[in-house]
Amino acid sequence: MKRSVALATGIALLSSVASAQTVVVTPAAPQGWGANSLSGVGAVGITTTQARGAGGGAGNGSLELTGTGSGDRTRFTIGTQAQGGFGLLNQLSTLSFDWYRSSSSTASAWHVPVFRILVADPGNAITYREIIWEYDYQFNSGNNTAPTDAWQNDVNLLAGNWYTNAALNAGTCSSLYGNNCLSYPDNWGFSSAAYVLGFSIGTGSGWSGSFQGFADDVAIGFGNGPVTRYDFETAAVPEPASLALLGTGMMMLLAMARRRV
Ligand SMILES: [Ca+2]
Repeated sequence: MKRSVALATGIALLSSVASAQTVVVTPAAPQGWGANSLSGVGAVGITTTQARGAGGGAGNGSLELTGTGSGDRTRFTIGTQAQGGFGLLNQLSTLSFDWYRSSSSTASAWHVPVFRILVADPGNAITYREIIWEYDYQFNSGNNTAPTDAWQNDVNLLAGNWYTNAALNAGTCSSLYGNNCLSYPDNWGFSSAAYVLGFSIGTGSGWSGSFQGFADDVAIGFGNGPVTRYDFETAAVPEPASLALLGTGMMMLLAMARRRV
């Protein structure tokens, strides 16, 4: 192999490792995620209790969310207002996660991990708003039960109804929540300038009883760009395929270096 080809191939192999679209989030390397415990009656963290990997494969962790009383507002969040945001809200094209409710929970049967999109809308002079996905909001009844003790995989959050923490315009869908009901893909009533500040996973507000739930494998994509999957793990373990690519790329570059001496 010619030197230039070997060099290019080695660099390409290395960069293919670096551009892997699954981001492993660990307590030691949280990749921008962090806990926000707003009420003090809940807890959130990466544990091995319901360990799994991205796509439901082998892994060593997931995000565990627990609460013991009403008013739980414990969250795990990526992105802040100061960081400037992820992208335009109307470009959000992929949003899914995996969730799990433990049957040990005594909170109402429809309570499962809650997903929020944190939004700013310069076109409406709105500096901060939350678009909130709760399992119950996907239906038009307050008595839905949710599955327990089983992972719900790749749940598409861009289908069904959402709730906003303050009414924008006339509601665009029908739910228990009147004008606070929003639906995709009409940009949820925001202007075309609205952008995503961040995302959070948490427990809802106003719950009573105990709750134990889990979340993992958050997939986020804008437009036709790459989808990033966040895998919550207690520790990073390089995949064998990545290790092999990394080793091959490094060996090719080392071989080039030796030839130049
Ligand atoms: Ca995981």
